Amino acid sequence: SKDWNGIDHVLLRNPQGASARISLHGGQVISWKNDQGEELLFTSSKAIFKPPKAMRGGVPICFPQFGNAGSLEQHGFARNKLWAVDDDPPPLPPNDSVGKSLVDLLLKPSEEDLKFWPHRVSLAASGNLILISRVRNINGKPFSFSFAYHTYLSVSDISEVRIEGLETLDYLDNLHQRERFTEQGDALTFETEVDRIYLNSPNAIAVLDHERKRTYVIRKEGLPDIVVWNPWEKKSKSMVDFGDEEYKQMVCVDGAVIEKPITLKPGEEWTGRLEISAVPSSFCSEN
Ligand code: TA6
Repeated sequence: SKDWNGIDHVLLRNPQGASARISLHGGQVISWKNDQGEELLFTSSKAIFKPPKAMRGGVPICFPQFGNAGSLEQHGFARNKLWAVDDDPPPLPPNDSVGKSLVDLLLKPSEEDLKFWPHRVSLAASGNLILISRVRNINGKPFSFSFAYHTYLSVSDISEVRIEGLETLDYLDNLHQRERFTEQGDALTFETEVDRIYLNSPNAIAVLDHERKRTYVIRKEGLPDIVVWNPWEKKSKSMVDFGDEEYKQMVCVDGAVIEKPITLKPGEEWTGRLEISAVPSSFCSEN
């Protein structure tokens, strides 16, 4: 329907009252609410809903490139293209924990290539948000790409946020020409701009919002890297579609494959899967 900022989108709702809203522009999840109606994803109050720019927030899909490391526009073209709902989607991995509400978005093949990339957005009975993307190379030559679910999580106060599961990992620091460092901390906390790609990360990461007593658990498959980004004050002021103080209410924790791009031979395929849960917690746990 079109009743949301004038953009075409699909609203998913599960029997418990949780919901997810997906914009056909970019196939971007633009809202994910728990069964109490609380919004779990960050959207900037200055977001621009004007194609081809991606709306600032939700879960833009970075494909087939991440960042500006390549010949395409920043983060690739998938998030800037019009997608279509596919009533007869190609087979995707079975989604065990999904309730009835399920929509499959098919990236409309663009003129320069005939590959197609079915992308599934699901809202499980548990309220978990599940994203599954499949890329199959139906061309006659090898195809390499990077990929990230650029996930803007809503938090109450970034200085009260901890991320567990990244301890001791190597990371590439986007603030230092992607130079490689090793994480020393026992948990990642935030006092300044952070823009890192953590490598070979475990398949479960916990983001703790201490004030709200909420933990986001991110589980992933086919996505070895985790991008962590908070622009902090100075960078926020340089973005027209981002409020000066909004960095306090968000953190990007993206399941991604960046350091070692995927290369598919003709006929080969790759599947990436991300499942996010938002659990009340007075303790931290990633299992
Ligand atoms: O999260 C990593 C990053 O590449 C940051 O460097 C920042 O540019 C962010 O993505 C947002 O990119 P965008 O093109 O959506 O403004």
